[in-house]
Amino acid sequence: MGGKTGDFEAVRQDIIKLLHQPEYDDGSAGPVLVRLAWHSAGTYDAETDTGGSNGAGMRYEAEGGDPANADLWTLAGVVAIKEMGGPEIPWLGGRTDYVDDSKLPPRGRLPDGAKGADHLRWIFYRMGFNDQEIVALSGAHNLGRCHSDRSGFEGQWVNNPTRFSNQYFRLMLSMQWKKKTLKNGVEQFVNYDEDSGTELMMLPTDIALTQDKAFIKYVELYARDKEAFFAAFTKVFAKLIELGITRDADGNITNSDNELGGYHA
Ligand code: DDH
Repeated sequence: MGGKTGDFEAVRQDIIKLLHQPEYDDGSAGPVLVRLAWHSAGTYDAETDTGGSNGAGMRYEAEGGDPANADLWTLAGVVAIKEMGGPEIPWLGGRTDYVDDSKLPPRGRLPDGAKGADHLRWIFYRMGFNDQEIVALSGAHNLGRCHSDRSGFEGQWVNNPTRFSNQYFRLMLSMQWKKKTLKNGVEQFVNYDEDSGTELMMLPTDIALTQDKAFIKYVELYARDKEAFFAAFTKVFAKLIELGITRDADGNITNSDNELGGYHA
């Protein structure tokens, strides 16, 4: 069986049913599923060809901890983005849940929100992304929130964090962001929004996008042109979830660690 989307229609429907969670955060499991897809893929290192979503390495203590499935994590991400009003992102299956544990990525390959533009480039160039792609990917922070018990940061980037849009870029430019030190000593940027009565936040890495000549061009573009952002995000998220994967013309993965190769149910 190849990596074709049609095989997974029933799984898509099951994911959609799971998204609505009235008791959880803003009523949707969507944002955290998008983050799961990103973390499963964002460990990729182009130079050593290690990490990435294939192999579901995040199940292992060395990389993460969640017992789940490599395809499911990335599929849940793209289904959640679409259900929250975002673009339809091309997705192919066929990742295996087998990885040679000597090839698990070391810790510390994901970005640290307390840092700046140099750190963003160091992390994302390693995966093979350029400046434009770094900005487009960061637009995922239209979704969800920070939890002080998880990352130390607290709050949400936009007023409606379960609706995919370019609001994150618009607010980044239109508001006055002030540095705030939280009770736990963590520094982030905040702005009190009078319309909604909520305090919105930005990570230092988000604000870094406005302080760098190359990055800010794309922040401005995506703030004024939602279609341009959706098109760029579609392309870059599709690239993210294919990092480290090579396929033949039928969509079968050809560089699987599993000697059986490709998808096996
Ligand atoms: Fe992110 N992210 N992310 N992020 N992210 C957090 C939450 C979410 C960084 C740090 C954090 C991407 C890039 C970066 C999502 C998607 C994506 C939190 C808060 C931190 C911290 C976690 C918590 O406390 O619960 C940093 C730094 C970067 C960067 O350097 C660019 C990317 C590329 C994506 C993506 O999906 C393409 C999403 C969604 C969330 C909200 C999760 C939730 O529970 O809600």
